[in-house]
Amino acid sequence: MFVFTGFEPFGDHDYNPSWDVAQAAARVCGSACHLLAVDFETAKSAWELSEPDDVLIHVGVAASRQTVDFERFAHNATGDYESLSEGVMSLDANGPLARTTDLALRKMVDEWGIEPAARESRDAGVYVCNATLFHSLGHRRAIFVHVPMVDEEVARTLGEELGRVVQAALR
Ligand code: PCA
Repeated sequence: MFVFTGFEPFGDHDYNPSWDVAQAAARVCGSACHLLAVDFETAKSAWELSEPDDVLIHVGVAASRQTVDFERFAHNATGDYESLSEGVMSLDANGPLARTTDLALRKMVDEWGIEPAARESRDAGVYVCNATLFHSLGHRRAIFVHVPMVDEEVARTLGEELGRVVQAALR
């Protein structure tokens, strides 16, 4: 089964479309959906919301992007936006440099049929979204999808497309 997650609003954003996207996708798939707080502790344990056989599908917003980005890698790196200039630290000192999603990302990107377009991304950033994927991949099959800062109506449309694409590619 699929387990979807979306995030609460954070920082300067009083709306986070990822939660509407995740809920709409979960509805299409008949799957569970959970709302995550945007902090590094939550990122560590989000995988516990799923069973060993589940595929976790995390959704987050990337306000600077215009495309729907299926993330290939999670880096073992972190830092908050303010301290980035002072360098980044690792999420897990004993962990690998990065973890990769071995699920059919390319299939999902090819299957995606609406605007904004989808692409495969190789940079999930160094914030909570990247950390969530990094930790989840240590325990579960997981993917992370970054969506642009769209409104509620578009978020629901993206979510329905995500649900359809996930079912088509991971069935
Ligand atoms: N986006 C942030 C964290 C939560 C979210 O929706 C990120 O890209 O790390």
